[in-house]
Amino acid sequence: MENSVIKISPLPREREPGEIEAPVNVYYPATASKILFDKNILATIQYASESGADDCDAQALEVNLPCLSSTPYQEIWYAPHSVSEGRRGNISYRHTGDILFGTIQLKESDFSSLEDCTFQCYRDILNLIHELGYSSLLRLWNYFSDINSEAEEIERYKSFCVGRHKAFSIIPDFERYLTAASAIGAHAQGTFLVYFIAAKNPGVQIENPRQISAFHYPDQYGPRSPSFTRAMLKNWRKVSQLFISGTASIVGHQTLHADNVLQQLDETFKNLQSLLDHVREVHQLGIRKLDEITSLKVYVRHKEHYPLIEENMQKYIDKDVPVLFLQGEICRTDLLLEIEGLANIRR
Ligand code: 3EB
Repeated sequence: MENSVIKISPLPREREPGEIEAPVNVYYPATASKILFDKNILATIQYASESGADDCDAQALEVNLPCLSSTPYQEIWYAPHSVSEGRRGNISYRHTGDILFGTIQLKESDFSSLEDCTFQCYRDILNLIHELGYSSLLRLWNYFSDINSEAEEIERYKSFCVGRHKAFSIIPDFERYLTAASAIGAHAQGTFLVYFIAAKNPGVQIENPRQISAFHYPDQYGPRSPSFTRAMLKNWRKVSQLFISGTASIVGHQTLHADNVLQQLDETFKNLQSLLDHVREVHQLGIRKLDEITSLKVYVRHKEHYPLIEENMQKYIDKDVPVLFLQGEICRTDLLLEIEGLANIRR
């Protein structure tokens, strides 16, 4: 075991561990095999790895999206302090006193429908965070198969949105509690995976001036609107974090440049820049350039587009910014890519 443990050295853009006070993610080569689950790890994420995650640990997640880069990466989430762990029903979690990282993996076949699976999942999350006192969601990730397929005459993404909306709308004035998210079609059939970060004290909801709030999309995109905000800003003592939701080539509520991957890339970066400009101007956050984003994840619908996208990334961001390229299905069939990120900004 000893020799398969990865030495945890410099955290992203942080050379002094004492200053870390927020959850941070790092990408490591997946070939480095198993990560020692020490007291500072919230979760590890393997991407479609053949090696298999450590299935003894509920916080060792496997997200079934092929990693497109020649060196496959895994992701590790670190806590600022040592963690305690727990489990309640289907939800496993690690928490520090300030933050909670929760994971849920469900089998859709245990539910009557994807809508019901989503509803119960979100109802359980909302109950759990409320009971444990981490009542402020900061960020949610959703992965399930066949996101664009139709089942009972409705696209599965839309059924997911209905179930999620049903669970959130139990809360009075629920739009005030929506949070940053991604929802991606993964390839493990029938597996419904959600992981999330919640805190004791609230973050700030951020919308994008170039885009209509997703929770106000017109009903042509589904009977219930998608329950997420464009980003979530969390101010810790010394650091601010901007959790950026999956962002695509959507302006207003419409997809632009259907079938043109490079134009979609350009429009997506315009949306990301507009989000940064907005948080800087409205929330006095010291972030100006896309390069200041700590890490990015690019979901690519067709793997053939990966070389082109990768080659063109440098037009927008510095080579030093860690980017994970994953093949996954985006929730609108005309979207070819989606980009999410996290910016850790020292105040
Ligand atoms: C969009 O802007 C693209 O349903 O949780 C991005 C991020 C998208 C999150 C979600 C959907 C979600 O509408 C799709």
